[in-house]
Amino acid sequence: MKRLAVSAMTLLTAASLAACQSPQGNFAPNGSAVRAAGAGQVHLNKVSIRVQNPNLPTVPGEYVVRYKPGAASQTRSLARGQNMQVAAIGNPTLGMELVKFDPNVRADATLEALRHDPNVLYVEPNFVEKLSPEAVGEPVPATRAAGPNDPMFAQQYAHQVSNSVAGWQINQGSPNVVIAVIDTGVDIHHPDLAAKIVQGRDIVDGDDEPIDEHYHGTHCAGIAAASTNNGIGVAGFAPNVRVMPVRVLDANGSGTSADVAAGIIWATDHGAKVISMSLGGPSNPSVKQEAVKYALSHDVVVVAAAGNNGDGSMTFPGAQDGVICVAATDSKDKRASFSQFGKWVSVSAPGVGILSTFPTTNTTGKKDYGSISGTSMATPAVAGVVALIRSQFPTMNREQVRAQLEHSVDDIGDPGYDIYTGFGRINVAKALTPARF
Ligand SMILES: [Ca+2]
Ligand SMILES: [Ca+2]
Repeated sequence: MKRLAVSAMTLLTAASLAACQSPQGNFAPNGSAVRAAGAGQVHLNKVSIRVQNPNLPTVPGEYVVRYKPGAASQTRSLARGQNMQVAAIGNPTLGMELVKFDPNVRADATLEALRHDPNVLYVEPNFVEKLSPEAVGEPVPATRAAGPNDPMFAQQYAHQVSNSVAGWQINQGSPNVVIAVIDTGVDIHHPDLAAKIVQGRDIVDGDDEPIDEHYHGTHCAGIAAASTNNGIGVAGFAPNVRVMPVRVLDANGSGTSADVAAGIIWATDHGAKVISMSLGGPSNPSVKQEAVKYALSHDVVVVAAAGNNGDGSMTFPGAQDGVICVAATDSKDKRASFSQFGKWVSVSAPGVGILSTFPTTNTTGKKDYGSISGTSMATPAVAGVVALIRSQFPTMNREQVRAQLEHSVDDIGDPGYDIYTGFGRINVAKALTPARF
């Protein structure tokens, strides 16, 4: 779906939305329960719209509507006024729809009708989703190069720290295990990735070519599963698993909650066993939560970044229940200063100065290969290890996989579980050995 052009009228709608925000931000008319701390209500004229955090940016003129299970399609089509476009978010059977209003027509009456439709569970704004701001890199020492023949392997300290080579003696991954990289797309022609790609989806443009117009998704894909021991470039954590590129963020690294949700659902419906999401933010709208629950209920392991603000704030979906939330460490096993922390952190992985693939077509300097830092880089490392666990122990369900991961890490930082590095830093060899717990 191409984004609608922002007109003066939609800007007006956004302005009136902002002007009508509740100063208290935490009350529940119509008997509906407030779901979480910080949840609030935005009032657009008389229409109440559920909002997790009323101060976060939303897409003007766009709303997510969720229908009750079994709501008749006829009912839905009746609700579709002539002044809006409607598209299912992900799998239509979930009853989640994105509505976009014609900027020349006032939306208040339609929104109010939807809000009061007995078949509607909720109406919420479509939030803006972004990559975490890129963290400042730190110099990384070159390391020993005992391992695969990829010429840049010596610079990939993450594999030395994480005991990858010993792990690859046990299992290099199954091509039947697919990691969905839900991000800015992937350069599917990159010589260190092309052999690893399965059919993906471009949610942003609504087509089957999730081309990376940024660089972030290509970098994450290479960390998880670049072609390894192929004599070129870098090694990935899971040498033989495959990558499903799902594009939900545009050339600026920006997208919407509805598109992130659609990407999660699409990946689940198309065979991903692991989802890697190096994205997120403080907004936690229902549409994103429901999509993650859908993936979890289909036995998909969901891995997401803790975020790069360096504080104790929550990033979603990373902090959502059931998601493996990843913190970042450096070459000396210290927590990266930018890595967000909290009791929702599961494990940690190297995320400072991480060398991986960049799009071959990039003209901004981030081309072919290079190093960047962030919990974004730690996340696909963990996703790669999870994919190896799923290859080695194919009968484990997602909760058993998570337990195997969390009990096979090396404890770092304060002894035992700590909110900065979780249970510890990944260890590939231990992850592929039955853990005692
Ligand atoms: Ca390679
Ligand atoms: Ca610890």
